[in-house]
Amino acid sequence: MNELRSGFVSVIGRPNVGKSTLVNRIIGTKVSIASPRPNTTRSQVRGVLNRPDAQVVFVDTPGLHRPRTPLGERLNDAAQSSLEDVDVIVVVVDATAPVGKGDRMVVENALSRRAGPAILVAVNKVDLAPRRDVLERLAEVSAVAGATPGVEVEYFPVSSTTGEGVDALVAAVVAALPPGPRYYPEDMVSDVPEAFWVADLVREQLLARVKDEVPHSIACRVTEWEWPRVRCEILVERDSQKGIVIGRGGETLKQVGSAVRAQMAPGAYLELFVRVEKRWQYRDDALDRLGL
Ligand SMILES: Nc1nc2c(ncn2[C@@H]2O[C@H](COP(=O)(O)OP(=O)(O)OP(=O)(O)O)[C@@H](O)[C@H]2O)c(=O)[nH]1
Ligand SMILES: [Mg+2]
Repeated sequence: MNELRSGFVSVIGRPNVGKSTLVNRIIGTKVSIASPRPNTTRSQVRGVLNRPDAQVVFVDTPGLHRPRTPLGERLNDAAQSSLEDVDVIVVVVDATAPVGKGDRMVVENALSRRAGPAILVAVNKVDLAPRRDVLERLAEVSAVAGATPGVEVEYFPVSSTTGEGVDALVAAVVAALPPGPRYYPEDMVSDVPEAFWVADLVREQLLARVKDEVPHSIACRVTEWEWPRVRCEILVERDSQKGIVIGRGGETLKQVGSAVRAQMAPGAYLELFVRVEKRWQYRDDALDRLGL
């Protein structure tokens, strides 16, 4: 009989390259919210892949970026700390944009780990890029990652949306894991508490509907959970943003509410409230309260 393999895998990369979409695709169910806006993921999210031969804990992380706010610094810290003690690091880059300074820093960061985790690079969104561009990305990123002596890096063109190439990536992840126990119960797919999950679903729906600086100014928090009544507070930083989130005649909030309810257990009664909390993303007390 083959021994069970298990371990932890950090998924890192610049914002918006598709880390959360990739983790959702691998786990086969939505464990982390995704959106076209950068900095969607705000904390580590563990998604557990259970197979007969392996248990793999994928850690989705906030996109690494140059922080402009205390919130940004905390997002980077959350991503950075995921790299401690992992067996594998999956670095995600975007096939549709040249490998830039931000990507280079992520790759170098992964390579600098002393414990020597296996490093796999996923060139994501290949469904959006001509083959020539994908090859260019592979060349660019291997020029960065391949330059370190003694470290072997593998490369995988993937599409998190269509699933292309993802099986090969997962096979390489499992092959890189040591023999070990299951760390989580076999029926567990995520470590996110339900109230956090609902707050994230609300934010995900809002991010799909607002733009410019508003996405960064939104934070959601469930303040009451008396099933089936769930109350979720939406924080914004300015009065003008409150209007945007509510929408004309309350339309935006109504759409958000029904899209989130559709993803909750049947019978949920979701109440959404919008509150202005000035400059919350710059204030440590507010960030602490939000659990960020
Ligand atoms: N066409 C296509 N779109 C993708 C793919 N992967 C992700 N996306 C889209 O890219 C956007 C960003 O995806 P996310 O998964 O939220 O990206 P992320 O890296 O987790 O972003 P942050 O959490 O902000 O760091 C979303 O609109 C996704 O639908 C892909 O393989 N193909
Ligand atoms: Mg994400």
